[in-house]
Amino acid sequence: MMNPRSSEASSSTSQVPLQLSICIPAYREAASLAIILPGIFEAAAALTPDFEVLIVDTQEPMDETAEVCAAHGARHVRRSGGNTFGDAVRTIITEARGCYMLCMDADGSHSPQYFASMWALREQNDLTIGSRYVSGGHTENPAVLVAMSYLLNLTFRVAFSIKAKDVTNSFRLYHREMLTPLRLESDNFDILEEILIKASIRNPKLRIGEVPVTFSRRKAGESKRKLVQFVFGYLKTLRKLRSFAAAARKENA
Ligand SMILES: Nc1nc2c(ncn2[C@@H]2O[C@H](COP(=O)(O)OP(=O)(O)OP(=O)(O)O)[C@@H](O)[C@H]2O)c(=O)[nH]1
Ligand SMILES: [Mg+2]
Repeated sequence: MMNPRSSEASSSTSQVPLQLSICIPAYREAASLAIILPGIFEAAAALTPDFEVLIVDTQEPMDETAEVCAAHGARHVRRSGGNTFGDAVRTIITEARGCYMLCMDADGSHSPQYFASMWALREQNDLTIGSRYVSGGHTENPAVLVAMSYLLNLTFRVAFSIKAKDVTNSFRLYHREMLTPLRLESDNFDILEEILIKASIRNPKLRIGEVPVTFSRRKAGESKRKLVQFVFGYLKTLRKLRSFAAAARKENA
């Protein structure tokens, strides 16, 4: 039996493939999506006519996200397996029809103005990150959050030898084939690091590129970030990812 958490378990290969999926996990983000979707459609259409905008919403309706998606022509899917950010990412991997998957936040922190520079690198990289920490990158978050994020990035980068400066930003353009073989287990935002760790172990020659982006403050809606929980969960996450990495290396040997 396949691991229920493997994205291979219910691959959507039977669906007609597209060139590009814009993939957005959303948790009570109707107000923000109503603002950002027009710009996302416009920027995606400038890359290719062959695209979809996929919104992966909560398991049960928590706001008007489904209605906002219908009004703007976005594809609306509910997450399966659970209601966490990790479940949303796993659902995206099984549902997206694009050969390329451009993933971004639902709150306006990631601007579609960067689609073009990420898209331009699609053939030379397996994965291109919209990066706050390469030259020209920037973040509008308060200084304390910037410092924490920088430290977190440094730790993950060194602990797992990941060849990227910004390993925690979810603004990424993936080749679909890079993601589908991965068995992803994390429930929280650490699934973003898990992807990089497992993909790098699976393919030591993984080509990761970064383009500078400015990370903006959210455009609407309320923050769901739990800072204290995040800080205390940090060491636990590090330990967990280390054990995932060890298991992945064994599997790959
Ligand atoms: N917290 C949380 N966010 C989710 C979930 N599923 C999708 N998301 C989206 O993940 C994106 C990134 O979340 P963050 O930016 O870290 O958290 P946030 O609540 O937006 O916090 P601020 O940006 O500080 O307002 C947001 O666009 C959320 O809507 C979930 O289950 N929990
Ligand atoms: Mg945010």
